Amino acid sequence: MRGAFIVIEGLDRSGKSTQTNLLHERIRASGRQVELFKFPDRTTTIGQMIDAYLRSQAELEDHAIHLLFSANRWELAPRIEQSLKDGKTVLCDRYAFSGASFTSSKGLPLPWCKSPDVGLPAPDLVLFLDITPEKAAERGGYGEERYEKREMQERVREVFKGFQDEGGPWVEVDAGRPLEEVTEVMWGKVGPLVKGVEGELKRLWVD
Ligand code: Z5A
Ligand code: MG
Repeated sequence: MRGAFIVIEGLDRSGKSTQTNLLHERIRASGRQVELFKFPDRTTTIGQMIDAYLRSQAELEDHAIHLLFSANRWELAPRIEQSLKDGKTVLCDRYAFSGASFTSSKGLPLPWCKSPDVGLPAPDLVLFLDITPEKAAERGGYGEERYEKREMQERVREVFKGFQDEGGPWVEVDAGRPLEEVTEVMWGKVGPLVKGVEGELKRLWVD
């Protein structure tokens, strides 16, 4: 048995970080081991470049910033794999699906956007927190960061929805509902996996 790799994806304000933190606490409280990752991880050298870009303190060419987001995942992939081997559940707040969705929404071809992430650890479960841009805006309006604009979020939502058709372990969750209801739906999917899963870890977007 190895740990399960669980990715939480979704639009801005859909509640990813709130729900991921709640899941983390709940798994810990049950006495199981769990590790939390978040992308972008702004603490690394690469992550600091991404942070400056998102806060519009640095300009980067579209392909270049995309590759940095991917490099940020690759630099942490060995830690993810080790945790899974050690039998820990890994929760991940955003992953490569965000990478491909956001950059392709700027107009770059989707196959190109996916290519640098090919071969990363593949999740055993993706919980996609779906929310309409209207509902998301009610949660405090869009912020100051790059991409936090209505048209961009609408395009990103469409690309995200396309991943559902790839036949992976993709579960859509209506994140427009009250917090506790969303938590319970998510726990219904996550709870059975925290004991660990059988089988080798798969690789992302490898046939
Ligand atoms: N990006 C990229 O381009 N390429 C990549 O490869 C990756 C990311 C990985 C920063 O991401 C940007 O990077 C992001 C994608 C791009 N751009 N955008 N948009 P980030 O993850 O660092 O930041 P963030 O995710 O923008 O969004 P967020 O604001 O952190 O959203 P969230 O985590 O989904 O939401 P939250 O913080 O949990 O909740 C937001 C608020 O809603 C908060 O006040 C909660 O209390 C409230 N909330 C949560 N759930 C509910 C419910 N159910 N009802 C009512 N209120 C709620
Ligand atoms: Mg967040």
